[in-house]
Amino acid sequence: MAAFIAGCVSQQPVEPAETDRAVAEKIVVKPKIRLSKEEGGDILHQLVEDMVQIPSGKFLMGDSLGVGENDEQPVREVLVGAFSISKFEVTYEQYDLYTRQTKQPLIKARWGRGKQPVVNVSWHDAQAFVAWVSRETGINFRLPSEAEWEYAARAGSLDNYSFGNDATKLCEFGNVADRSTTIGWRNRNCNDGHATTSPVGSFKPNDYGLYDMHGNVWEWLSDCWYLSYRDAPADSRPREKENGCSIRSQRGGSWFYGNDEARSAYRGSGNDTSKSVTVGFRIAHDL
Ligand SMILES: [Ca+2]
Ligand SMILES: [Ca+2]
Repeated sequence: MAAFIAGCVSQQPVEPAETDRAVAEKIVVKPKIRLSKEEGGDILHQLVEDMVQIPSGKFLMGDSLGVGENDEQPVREVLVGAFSISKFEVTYEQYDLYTRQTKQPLIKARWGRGKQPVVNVSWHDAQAFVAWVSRETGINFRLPSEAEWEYAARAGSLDNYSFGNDATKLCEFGNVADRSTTIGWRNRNCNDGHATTSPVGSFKPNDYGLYDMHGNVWEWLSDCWYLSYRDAPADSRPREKENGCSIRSQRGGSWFYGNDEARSAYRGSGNDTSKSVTVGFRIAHDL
């Protein structure tokens, strides 16, 4: 697949893998965590441990197959710099630590806390969380950009999903509206066993080792929402607007949406103050 051109995070030479996914030397990122284990420091250590390093490279962003929406066009080549992204969506366990430490009330959880992905968080809430995690770890966390997210979700694939185009396999890789729900637009091809959110990491990861990039909860991204990729930059920086914006990008679909919204190229958006039981986020940092 010529669309993915291997790059590297370090100065070491890199052998392109057979899938053309880049293989990079792991960079050691050491956190400075001041919270004790009892205070929840172990949760922060695990959060840092669960960051996955994504090597730099080029990819075709958008719907190369011509099966998607107008906002997934025009397809263009994007150069992505190396970055780290969390293996899992942010969980209630992590978000509850933040709210306790910052003396805020716990947010609602309809389907349990712990390893369930946090929902009912606005884009501003997600930004406040990354700012807090950055202070508590000494690592400059942020939300992923839309280009970074799609590059990470594809993990070398130009297909609808990281594993191909067969929607009957989607239930192995992600939690969408499926046969286990009564939602009208459900994926009738298979049963993923979860009618609402599922604990993070319940399904198979993609080839980068990332979980729930297809489905479970939508993920807030840093970019302002644009209706198309016309005039979009050829690098992976988040797209902003001169006068700011109130609509931000979301990706990945969710337990409430079908297999189409779970495609790697599918784009969603939301008002930055809106909260939903279908929307959470994951975090990233530069390398
Ligand atoms: Ca489901
Ligand atoms: Ca997700």
